[in-house]
Amino acid sequence: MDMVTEQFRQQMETAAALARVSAVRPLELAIVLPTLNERGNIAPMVDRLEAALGPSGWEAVFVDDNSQDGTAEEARRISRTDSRIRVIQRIGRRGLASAAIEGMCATAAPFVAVMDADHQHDPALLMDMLEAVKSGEYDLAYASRFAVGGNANGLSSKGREQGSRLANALARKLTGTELSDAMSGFFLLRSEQLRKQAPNLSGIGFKIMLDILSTARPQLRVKEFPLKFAERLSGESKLDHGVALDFIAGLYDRYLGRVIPTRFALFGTVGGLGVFVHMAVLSLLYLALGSSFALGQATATVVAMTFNFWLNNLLTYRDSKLTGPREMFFGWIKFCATCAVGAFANVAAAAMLQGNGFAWWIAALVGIALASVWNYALSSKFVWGRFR
Ligand SMILES: Nc1nc2c(ncn2[C@@H]2O[C@H](COP(=O)(O)OP(=O)(O)O)[C@@H](O)[C@H]2O)c(=O)[nH]1
Ligand SMILES: [Mg+2]
Repeated sequence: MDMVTEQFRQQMETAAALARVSAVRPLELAIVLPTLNERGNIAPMVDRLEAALGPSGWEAVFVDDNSQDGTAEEARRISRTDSRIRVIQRIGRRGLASAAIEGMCATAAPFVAVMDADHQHDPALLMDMLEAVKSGEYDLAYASRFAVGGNANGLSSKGREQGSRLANALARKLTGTELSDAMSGFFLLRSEQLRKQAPNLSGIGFKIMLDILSTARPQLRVKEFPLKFAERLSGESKLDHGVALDFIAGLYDRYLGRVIPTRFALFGTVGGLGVFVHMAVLSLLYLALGSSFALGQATATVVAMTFNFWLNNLLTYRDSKLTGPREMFFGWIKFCATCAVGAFANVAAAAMLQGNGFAWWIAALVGIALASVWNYALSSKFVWGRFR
């Protein structure tokens, strides 16, 4: 072999070795991170993901609900020089569960994880979680604050910890699986499994992992990993922690949601409570305090509408809740305006039916049904929705 050939052979070998070292692994895992005002947490999170997962084989999908602090822009800034980072920016949409589902459906990676962007979840667990599912021994791996070796120190209150324990007991019934932390938001599964189930997931209220576990047929085999739940790095918590409410809404949605949509049912229930408030205020003013009927009725109407607005904001639309005095004030005005039109339609339709010989109570019920649908449809758009 002459010198030149030998030199060439050596060069080729070096190049091949280099290629092996820096080999770009194919995309295996997507980490979906729902965000709402997490700007300061994005860059440090990318660093931690890289430290945990190495230079390639993964991507991070930030699903941002149009945060006002520029979270999506921060993720895009990083993405310009780092193609592992992706952004989905949703406009006029809110909600952790639906953000997670959309993120999980938006990747080509065969495995997908969901995790909080606020650093309360430790990315160092991801590799072991991935191995557990990849091995075929388990279908879903998740991080538990209450597994042996984990802790919940980052949970801000005793009440939340108790709430979580109660939820676990209920979840056991729902999923048939023993879970030490049913409300965990940090889990990993095959993305094909997720896509198969996606059409049956509710995407409202219900914690997403629990939703996945309770709708999977056959049941998923679950592996727990102890999580040391940390304090959030920067920013503040957005979720209120009506764990019980999440459950009730979730259960309703599972069993009756197809008959009467969950949100409409909540809206209707709130409306029903509003009638009691109305009657209570009216009796107080008219019967007890001797005001005129018109004044009593007018006051009761305003109080009931305000009560309904407040409770709908808290319950029916808790995933897109209005906050702050300004938002609340304009929301309230729009809600009252919507209801006023609804009430007018109610009275007009009922009077027409009654005038045409329908029984008074049928006419009244039709009027009420008409106004409920109107109020719901319009307020969900104008007060809490797309056009707010
Ligand atoms: N896309 C999206 N992300 C959300 C929403 N609500 C919360 N998040 C994100 O979900 C994660 C958990 O929320 P967080 O407020 O920390 O809840 P906590 O840990 O239970 O206090 C964080 O990364 C939030 O930015 C939402 O409505 N939409
Ligand atoms: Mg958090």
